[in-house]
Amino acid sequence: MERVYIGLGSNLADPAEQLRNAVQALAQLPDSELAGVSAFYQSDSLLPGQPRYTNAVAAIDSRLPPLELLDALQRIELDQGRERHERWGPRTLDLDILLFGDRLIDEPRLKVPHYHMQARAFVLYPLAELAPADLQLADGRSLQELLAECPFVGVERLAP
Ligand code: PH2
Ligand code: MG
Ligand code: MG
Repeated sequence: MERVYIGLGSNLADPAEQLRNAVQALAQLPDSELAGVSAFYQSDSLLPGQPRYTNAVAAIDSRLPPLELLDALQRIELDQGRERHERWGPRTLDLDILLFGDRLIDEPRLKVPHYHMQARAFVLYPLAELAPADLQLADGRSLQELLAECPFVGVERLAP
């Protein structure tokens, strides 16, 4: 089993409900066990002019190969009405593989660690609820270091 951290995001069609439904779907993944879910966080979209996002992080322990897990996550996105128009467009559900054990993955369809996660408060703070403080990212930097450089600004932690 490998520990996989998944970023959840939604900014359409009742985002908190989308995230709750996604957690249910993650709990049903084959060859995998749901190990934890963070609180939900709200923040403005990185692209202006879009509705605010609700984000969370889930941890699963999985035996699925990375690309099979990616297929399963994309199936869940589609099941919850995801339509892909422009890059970074508003979405009912976005499921991103943030970390997959300590693997570095560089495939056309999948880059792990997830790009830019090192500097995004809406990823790092929920991740910190689940991950050990000394978690190392691929470049050898610890989650603690990254949090120290990423102020908790513009992000609102929602009551569970
Ligand atoms: N995801 C994006 C673009 N902008 N902004 C926030 N606050 N949260 C997101 O998850 C997010 C975003 C593309 O994946
Ligand atoms: Mg994303
Ligand atoms: Mg995505």
